[in-house]
Amino acid sequence: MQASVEPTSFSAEEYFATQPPPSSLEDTINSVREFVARQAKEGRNVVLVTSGGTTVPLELNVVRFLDNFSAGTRGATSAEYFLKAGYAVIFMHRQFSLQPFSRHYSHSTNPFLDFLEIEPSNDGTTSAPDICVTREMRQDLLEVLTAYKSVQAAGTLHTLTFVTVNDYLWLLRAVTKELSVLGKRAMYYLAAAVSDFFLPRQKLSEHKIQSGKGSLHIEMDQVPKILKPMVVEWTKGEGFIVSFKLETDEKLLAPKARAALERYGHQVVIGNDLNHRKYEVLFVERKFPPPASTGPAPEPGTPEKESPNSNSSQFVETWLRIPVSAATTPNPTTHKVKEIEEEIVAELVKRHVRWIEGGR
Ligand code: PAZ
Repeated sequence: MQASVEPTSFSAEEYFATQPPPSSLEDTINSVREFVARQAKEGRNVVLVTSGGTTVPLELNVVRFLDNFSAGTRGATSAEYFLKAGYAVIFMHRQFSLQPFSRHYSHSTNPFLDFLEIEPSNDGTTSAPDICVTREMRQDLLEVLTAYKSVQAAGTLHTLTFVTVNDYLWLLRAVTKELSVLGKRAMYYLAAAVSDFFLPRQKLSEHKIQSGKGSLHIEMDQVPKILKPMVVEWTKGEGFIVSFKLETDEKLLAPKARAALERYGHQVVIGNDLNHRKYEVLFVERKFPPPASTGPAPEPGTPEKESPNSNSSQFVETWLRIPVSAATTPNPTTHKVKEIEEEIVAELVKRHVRWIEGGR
């Protein structure tokens, strides 16, 4: 590490001017452009779903990296419900995190090999045995497979991957700009867990950091807050933008969500507490029409604490809850647990329709 370089607070503009884009960006943009054009022609609304955690490499030849918590459950599950609601989905996810449809058979929680059995051929020949799905799993798999095949046939799911926070930021900007041609018909659902800190390329050690010198001190720079440029510049104020706020202290959810809305001017913040996120989330939105601003916008890099201007009467806060038992114990008839993402997506679709029709 180069200890002499001071920590910096990057604006989004400075970030993109100094940090290198991923090498595949050009091809990715072309594929997204084609996908968006086709969906526009076929009259579908499109949602960008971001999902999974970002890494922050500590070395250029990466041996070690810092990671962000997220299995990608929220994003992958929500993507399925958006598809079911008729949206086309750009699913931008951390490599190897959960994906729509295949998430039902994750290797760790529901290994698919356990649902298969070998049936020796009984026609007296030596032909290869058949592989079948066990009787108990057939209905479940049939439903998932049918939905998956129909999405494939309709061409309504486009998948992109990121690993590092740098990949994520470059991709997010590029995809958002492409999608912004749809104006209000585009939704941005930012469920990925994105690192707040990173090591700029200029401060990265080229080789593996050696351990001979005792303890390791790393000073990271703040990742630029990209929601403001996303609202104002990349989508020109037209996109319907939903961000997530993860906290471990539930009391912080509402004030932090209000501060984010006030600061960035997007449409919805969904607050979720780490331990309760599968059965309750807090929707925070501004009241309509929004009250006039009572003070100057904070400087870039100011921490997202509750703003002195933020007054809870300017916001609508709605808890969305499903029973814990329904979220954790499969229904005896359907063999499925209730997924809160079904409710989240249904609520957002209603709001998006209002947004398209010219309401808030
Ligand atoms: O992927 P997952 O289901 O394990 O977790 C989802 C989540 C908690 C990362 C997501 O709902 C979220 O809050 N994303 C934003 C995190 C943040 O940067 O505050």
